[in-house]
Amino acid sequence: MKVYLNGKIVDKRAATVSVFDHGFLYGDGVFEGIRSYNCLVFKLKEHIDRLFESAHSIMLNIPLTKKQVTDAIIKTLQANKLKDAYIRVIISRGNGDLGLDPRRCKGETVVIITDKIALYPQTLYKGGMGIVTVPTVRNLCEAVNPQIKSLNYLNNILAKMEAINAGYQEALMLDHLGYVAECTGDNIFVVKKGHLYTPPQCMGSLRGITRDAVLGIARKLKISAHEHVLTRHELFISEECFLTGTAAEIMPVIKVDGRVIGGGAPGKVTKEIMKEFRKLTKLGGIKYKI
Ligand code: PXG
Repeated sequence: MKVYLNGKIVDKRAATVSVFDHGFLYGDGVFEGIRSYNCLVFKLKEHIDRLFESAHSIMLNIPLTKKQVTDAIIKTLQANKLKDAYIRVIISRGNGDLGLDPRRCKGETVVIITDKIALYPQTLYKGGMGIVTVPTVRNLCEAVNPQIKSLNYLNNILAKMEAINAGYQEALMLDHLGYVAECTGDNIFVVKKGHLYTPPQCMGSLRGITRDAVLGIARKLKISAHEHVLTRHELFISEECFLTGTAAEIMPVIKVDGRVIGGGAPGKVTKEIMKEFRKLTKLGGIKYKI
């Protein structure tokens, strides 16, 4: 496997960064998780825009232009001869010393890893998944805004561990007031009386690119979609529920905190959106050759 590291394509064994990198010492950096489907990088422009927004927000300089990041991603995919891939772009503050001050870092570290994607088992897409609310609340917007896709994922990891301890694979995270925020690596939607609802970003969630794609699909299918405050109760009484994310794509949810949703099987609207999303992965992105 080949990895892009600071402008060079190197062998996996040579792809190492210093223990003084502030990405390692403090989680000081940003990343993106992207997919390619049959030589098409899905929504690449949107992912690169979000990467630059995350970096801008934490005053991190990306030492490449957007075009150069695009080219570097494609070069890495080609070096690994991958048609279908998971792409991880990481920009860290770089090598510094044992102190928080980012001005001591001598230059950002840029890494691009491409690999095969490990999906949830197919049975879950057919039968749906159960999720559970966890005690760890999503980061406050005023503390570390969840819209920043930072290298500091401890908030989500704690929630994931709590879900696993409870015997579930994914956690429902609430904000500090008890409103629904998102899951550890996915946004959440519900269907009620034929309308689609998802929490607004100000409730403390990442502006998911899959989420935006689903809102676009809803417009196309003439399903009315709303960004709306949701409580757990709204989830419990929903007709359908599903998660969206680059890794999970569209995952039907059939149980929330022990309450069965919509008869315990993926619903009609969810299945329609899953079908449209599959079509979109064949169209919406940037093509490359291997
Ligand atoms: N919320 C959070 C906290 C995320 O990390 C999403 C929502 C969905 O956003 P997108 O843009 O992907 O629709 C994410 C995305 C991984 C992995 O390796 C995680 C994500 C994406 C890709 C891979 O766990 N999270």
